[in-house]
Amino acid sequence: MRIEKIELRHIKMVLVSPFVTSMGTEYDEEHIIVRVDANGVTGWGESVAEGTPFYSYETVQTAWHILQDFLIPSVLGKDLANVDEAIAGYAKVRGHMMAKAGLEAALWDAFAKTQNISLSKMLGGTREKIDVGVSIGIQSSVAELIKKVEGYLAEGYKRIKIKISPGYDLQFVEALRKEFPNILLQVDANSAYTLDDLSIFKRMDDYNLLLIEQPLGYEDIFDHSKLQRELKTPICLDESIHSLDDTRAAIELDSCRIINIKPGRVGGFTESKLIHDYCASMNIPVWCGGMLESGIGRAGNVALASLSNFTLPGDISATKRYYKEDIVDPEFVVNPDGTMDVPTKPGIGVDVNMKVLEKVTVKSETYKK
Ligand code: OSB
Ligand code: MG
Repeated sequence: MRIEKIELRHIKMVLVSPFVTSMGTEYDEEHIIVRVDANGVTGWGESVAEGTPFYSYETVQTAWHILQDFLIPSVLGKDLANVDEAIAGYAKVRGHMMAKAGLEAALWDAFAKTQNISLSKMLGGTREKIDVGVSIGIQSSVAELIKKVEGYLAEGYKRIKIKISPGYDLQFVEALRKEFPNILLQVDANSAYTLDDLSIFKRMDDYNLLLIEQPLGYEDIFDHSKLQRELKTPICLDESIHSLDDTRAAIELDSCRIINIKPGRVGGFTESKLIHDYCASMNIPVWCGGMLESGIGRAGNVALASLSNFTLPGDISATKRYYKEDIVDPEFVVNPDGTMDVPTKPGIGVDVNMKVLEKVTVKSETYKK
């Protein structure tokens, strides 16, 4: 497949409601859409680096720089046999996983379309429907949170995740458990705590949580092993895992018993599959995390979550939970039974709505050889 042309678009999409986490409040989401034209097909990918370096050191600006100056030149004009060849071409670029994942996703889509198969099939997916959950930001009151949860449960979501932060934790968990004794419930701290907060997590152990996501440092693996040994509830790492090697360290040190795989955070679907396969061999369940993606990134997440060891519901929610309109057609919906259909058409399996894409594009650039 000859890579003829690549286009980057900096997009900005307004969220239907502000998303509050221990990292701050997001009102809109900025990402980069990568378009690859090759052999008469168009591949689409999304880099999930955000406008701010609060979740990750990467930002839209750093990802743009790495894509434009290093990753795109390594593939443009080349005749590639497969995605692995592209990855080998930019392997010497250290870090910048989100920049890499955006380009890699567009290449996967283009290769799948060339072979006329769905991305799910090309990745080795085994499911036609995936179980989905929802990630709820910190609410101003317990009553507000209960109302939100009720609404999402009524829509079918199989699992509720709430964001927590010091001072906004146990009272919310306790109230939710009282109101909904049997739901699958988990919390995400986005690294807001330290080992000094052990007593808080010891108390969380009483609420039958599915998991506690990334309680400690965003690059830590060692302290999490100390916390995990004090708890019954599984710890799940998100921010700390950037590769298969990080995953192996975390599992072998018993720093966590579940892994959140976000393709953007680990450099793409190829590394995600390696992590998935390793976790399967170690009996470690995985689930697909989210970065408030547009439909392009979401389509990739849905395809990835169709692999067999994604046994827990992912942070993959309906378009309308995030945005008033999506840049893909059809938009993503949740079935009443809390599942989402895995697209079966070639590649990401949804069409890009150019009209909406134009509307949300802040800046674009085309690279041609
Ligand atoms: O920690 O999982 C996270 C969104 C942005 C950055 C980090 C996280 C999140 C979410 C939202 O929790 C997940 C989603 O896309 O629904
Ligand atoms: Mg998280």
